[in-house]
Amino acid sequence: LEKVAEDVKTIREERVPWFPKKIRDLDKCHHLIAKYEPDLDHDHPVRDPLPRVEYTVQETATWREVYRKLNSLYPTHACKQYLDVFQQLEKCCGYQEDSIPQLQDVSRFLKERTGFQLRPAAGLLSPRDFLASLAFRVFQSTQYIRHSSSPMHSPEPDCCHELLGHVPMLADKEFAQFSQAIGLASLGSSDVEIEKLAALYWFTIEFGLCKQNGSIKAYGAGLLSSYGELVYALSNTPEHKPFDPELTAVHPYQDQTFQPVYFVAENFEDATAKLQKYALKIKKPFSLHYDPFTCSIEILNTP
Ligand code: HBI
Ligand code: FE
Repeated sequence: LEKVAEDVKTIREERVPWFPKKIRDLDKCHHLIAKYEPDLDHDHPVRDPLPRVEYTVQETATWREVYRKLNSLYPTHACKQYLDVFQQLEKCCGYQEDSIPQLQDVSRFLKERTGFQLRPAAGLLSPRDFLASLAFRVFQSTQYIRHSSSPMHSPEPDCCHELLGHVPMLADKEFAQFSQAIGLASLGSSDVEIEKLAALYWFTIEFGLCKQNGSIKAYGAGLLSSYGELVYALSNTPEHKPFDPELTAVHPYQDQTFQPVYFVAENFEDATAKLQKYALKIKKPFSLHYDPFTCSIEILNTP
C-alpha cells in the first residue's frame, strides 16, 4: 500500500516544474534571455564572493552623469523609503558620483538590513529563474555598465539600474518582504502563472508608484533609474490605477517605450497582503514554507 502511495506522489510531483529548494540550488537558476546576447561568462556559483571590479575612467564618467542627473530628481520624485536608505548608502556604502559602488559592499549592507544579498548575473535572466531567487532573498544583479555613447539609456539592466533603482528599495523591510512574496509565489508555478507574476513584478518592483502623504511617489527601479520615465510617470500624462494583483497580473506591459499605465500601491504592507492573497489562489499540489534559519523551502503536502 505504501508503495502505491509513493508512486502517486511521484506522478503528482512530475507535473510541477522544477524549482530551487535551497539557496545553493540557485546555481541552476542562471538561464539568460537570448535576445540580449551578453558576452559575459555566466557561471558564478552563489557561494563565490562577489568579484570586485575596477571600472575604467570612461565607465566612471558614465556613472557620474547618470548619478548626478537622477539625484537631482529623487527629492521630489522618490518615495520616502528610498530617500532614507539612499542617505545611508551615501554615508556607509560608497554611494557618490566619483566611483561606482562595489556589489560586494552593497550586498553586505543589504544583508544587515533585510537579509537580501546580491549575486552576479550575466544579463537578463528568464523570469522563472529571476523570480525564484527572490524567494531566497537573493537578488541577481548585473555588474557591467551601459555603453558611454548613451548614458541615459540602457536596453538591458546594468549596474546603474541595479544600484540606483533596486538596491535602495531592497534595504527597506516591507519592500523586501513584498519582493520575497513574489518570489515564493513563483516556485513550482506553471508557465502561465509565471507570466502573470512577471507582469506583477513589472508593474511593482520595476515601475511601481505608491501613495505618500497625499501625493504619489515612485518606488519602481525602472523609474528610479530612468530620468525621462521618472518625470513622465509622475506627470499628468499616463494613467494611474490602484494596485490590484488580479488586474495588474493580466495587464499588458511595454518594454520598448514609457508605460501608458502605472499602478499605485497604498503602501508596501497593503501590497504584500494583496499579493499573498493572490498567491494562495495559484494552484499547486502542495504548500510552501520558507525557513529563514536554513534559508530553504519546506514543502507541506496538502491532501
Ligand atoms: N534578469 N538580471 C535580471 N534583472 C532583472 O531585473 C530581471 C531579469 N529577468 C526577468 C526580470 N527582471 C523581470 O522583468 C520579470 O520577467 C521577472
Ligand atoms: Fe530591474
